[in-house]
Amino acid sequence: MSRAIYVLNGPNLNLLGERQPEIYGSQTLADVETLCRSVAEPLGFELRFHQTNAEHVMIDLLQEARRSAGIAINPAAFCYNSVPVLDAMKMCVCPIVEVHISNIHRREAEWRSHTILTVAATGMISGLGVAGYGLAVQFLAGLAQKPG
Ligand code: CA2
Repeated sequence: MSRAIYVLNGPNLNLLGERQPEIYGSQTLADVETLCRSVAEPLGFELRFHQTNAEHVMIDLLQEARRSAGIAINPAAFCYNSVPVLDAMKMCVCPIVEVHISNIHRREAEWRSHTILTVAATGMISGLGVAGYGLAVQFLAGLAQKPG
């Protein structure tokens, strides 16, 4: 069993903290990485944290992570239309948590609730702010530590 947990972030999340703080908060993606490390490393897991604006890079990262201890992915807008990302998630043999900072079910635009990726995830966290990332990493570490 790999001791690596991947945290993958999709398009535009490199700008987290720079706009729409009323929806996404004011913490940056560097803050999110620090949070995830603070959860994973004391539990004995290596944290591999990435952000990409490119669909093909996200697919490469999912393929790299497919046999890891687990993946937390905020796919951002890839969740609305990316069948290639969906297929890459389905090829993963590890648990996957889909994370959204905002509650996608109570956004101004109804279409934001229609993620196509959750079907390939173990579960989904949405609306808990950046704390959702830490909870996802904690959950994945706990699963990986279970015997059998
Ligand atoms: O709530 C989330 O985490 C989202 O996945 C964020 C996505 C959005 O398309 C989803 O509907 C929900 C990406 C939002 C754009 O990225 C931002 C960049 C900087 C500041 C705020 C958002």
